[in-house]
Amino acid sequence: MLIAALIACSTGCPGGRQRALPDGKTEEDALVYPDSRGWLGDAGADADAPDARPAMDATDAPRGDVSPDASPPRDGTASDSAGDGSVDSAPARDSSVDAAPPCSAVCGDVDGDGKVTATDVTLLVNVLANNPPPNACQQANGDVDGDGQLDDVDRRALAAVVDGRANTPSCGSRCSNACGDTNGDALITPIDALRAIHFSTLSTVPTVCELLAADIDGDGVVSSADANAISAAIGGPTGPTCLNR
Ligand SMILES: [Ca+2]
Ligand SMILES: [Ca+2]
Ligand SMILES: [Ca+2]
Ligand SMILES: [Ca+2]
Repeated sequence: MLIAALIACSTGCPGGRQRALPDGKTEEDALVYPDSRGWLGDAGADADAPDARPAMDATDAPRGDVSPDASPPRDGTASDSAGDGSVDSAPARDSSVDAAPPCSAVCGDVDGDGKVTATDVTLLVNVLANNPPPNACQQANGDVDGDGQLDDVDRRALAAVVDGRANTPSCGSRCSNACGDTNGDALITPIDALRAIHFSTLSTVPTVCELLAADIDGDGVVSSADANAISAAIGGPTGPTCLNR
């Protein structure tokens, strides 16, 4: 009888309708259990008409769905969103997380510890030798004369600051004092020579720019020899020439 029913239903079930079968059900199951109340159950008066299939929720994954997940895994494991077997590239890093810390606000603080000490001079000497090459903060805070270059003039000026022979500089503004013009009035007068003497005795502590203008022989120290060189240039067609600058 079962075989006969299978043969009969292979060409059309009663009522002329070909029934669809739910998962796990064979056509034989449907014949053996005709009153099953699965989605084929007939809740209405028409015993032949199957009830409408329950609407699929938008969140339901269709059976046999092998599509890749839309979102990457949360556990840090590799994902393959394209489903092509290749692992997705790493997501872009949040640059704000990796942002470098700000530079020290202290001009001359080459090592970034917030102070200007002999260690900064030592580090500046090293970075001038490219060992290691200066980073952006070292470049900015080491350029104490503000000329945009990191060189031995900065090293001499920074050493003077550490030794108390010059005041703490303000990076970012270029020194405007011409050589010998220790008071910055664009003239070479006896006042400039006198100030150089004061610098040499530390009765007046110069700025970095004033020190560099007074250090005619370029040895990093303002001495009476520098004051004399300034005096010699007073009234001349040109000012003195600062060495090593
Ligand atoms: Ca420092
Ligand atoms: Ca410089
Ligand atoms: Ca002057
Ligand atoms: Ca000098």
